[in-house]
Amino acid sequence: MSDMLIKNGKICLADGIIEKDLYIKDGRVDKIGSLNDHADEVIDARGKLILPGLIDGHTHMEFPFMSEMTADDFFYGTRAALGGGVTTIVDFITPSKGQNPMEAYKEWRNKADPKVVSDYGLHCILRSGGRESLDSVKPLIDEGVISFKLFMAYKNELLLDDESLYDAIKEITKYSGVIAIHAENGAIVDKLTEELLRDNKVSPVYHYYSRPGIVETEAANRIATIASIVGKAVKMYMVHTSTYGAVDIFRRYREMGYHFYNETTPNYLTNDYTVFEGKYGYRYVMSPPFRTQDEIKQLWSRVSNNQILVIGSDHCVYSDQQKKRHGTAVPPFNEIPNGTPGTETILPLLFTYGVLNDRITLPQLVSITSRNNAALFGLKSKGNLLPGYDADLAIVDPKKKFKVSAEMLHSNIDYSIFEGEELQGFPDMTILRGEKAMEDGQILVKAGHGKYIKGETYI
Ligand code: DUC
Ligand code: ZN
Ligand code: ZN
Repeated sequence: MSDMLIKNGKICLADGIIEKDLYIKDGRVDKIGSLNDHADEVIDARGKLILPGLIDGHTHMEFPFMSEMTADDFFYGTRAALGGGVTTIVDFITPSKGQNPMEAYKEWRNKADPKVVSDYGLHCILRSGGRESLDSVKPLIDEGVISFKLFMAYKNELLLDDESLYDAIKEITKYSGVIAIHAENGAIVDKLTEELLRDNKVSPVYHYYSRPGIVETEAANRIATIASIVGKAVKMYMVHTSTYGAVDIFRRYREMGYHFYNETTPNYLTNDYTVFEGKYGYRYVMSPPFRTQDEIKQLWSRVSNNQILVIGSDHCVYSDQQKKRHGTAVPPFNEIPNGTPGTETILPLLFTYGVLNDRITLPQLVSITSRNNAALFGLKSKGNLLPGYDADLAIVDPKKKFKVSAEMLHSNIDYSIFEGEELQGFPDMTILRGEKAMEDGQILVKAGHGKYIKGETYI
């Protein structure tokens, strides 16, 4: 394997920024310093930022949901990841109804292994609190699947009642696993949806009214209560947190010694609910929905104050045709498949709206996009650029401006929800385990180049 020397860059770590050279050997960071080693490839990174490759812990590739399969399979989805400097995704195994989770794990590996161009790990959705489901927790953890998503929404599909949530949290905790919670009160969402439809309020903006913030904070409060009854050994994070209220609830539990954390997405930090009112409002339908400008401001302040542990994208891509259910008219809001693209724009959105607007520093950006993510998901070789770690890097020219278009992105769809927006922070180059995987928008590695990375449990 060839070695590589990256000279003169600003190496951004969670603890600070150092202006040094970085030598990579056998796919790993070998040393950092003022170096003049001979290397097969020497990259001059003067004026550029070198970040640890991002870890996007929230993707849905080839995800069967709301009677549609997401448009990004593991090939397109991980190309999008590399395009945005994401070198590892953690995707959600989604067992079909009645399917044994271990069988679903094998299915996910078979789908992903031949297609991935980035590295990847897996979480598993538990769609039942029954014995078969719970008995799969330990064997899944042995396979490196250490986090389990539990849903409080989507009745008759994914929703678990409080009793099942309790049982699942207990079982996962017994084996030191991590709970990923989708916190929305599904019963109330269904009630509000029914009422809106009865009043013929069907356009995409009513998606927002069917899922008000209180539906999320109620569920956050309830799950924190349930998990706290299980005890202080529980490790839980709330995925796609869209309200600052839910962040504050988990913070209060942390102050009491519980390990409850929040993830949010860059999409929540940049879009408000008025996007649903536009011509392409249906393309933005995802759950929880985008909220108000005030919510965005408050959420950013929690990111600034280090109260959000991790950023994930909730990359869940549907084509325009799928969003319209293959018809010509926009369907009622509750029939629009939920999900938006996100993995390729994590870095430019956080860089432009966060770093350039003085809401976060570069070390904070690194903490919430790689260091904390690797720790939470037990990805021991990832998330840092110290000697011994996988040489996963995103190299960014901080001054370069990009006008976002579907053509420059790598997803398998022909639109971007940020079309026309000017952003900084897209990487010029993504390096995966010491090899150039993306340069100037070109993906340089083939399907199957990525590796499955096992998560390892921790106390
Ligand atoms: N929300 C989405 O928008 N898509 C997938 C599942 C989810 O919870
Ligand atoms: Zn979810
Ligand atoms: Zn999701």
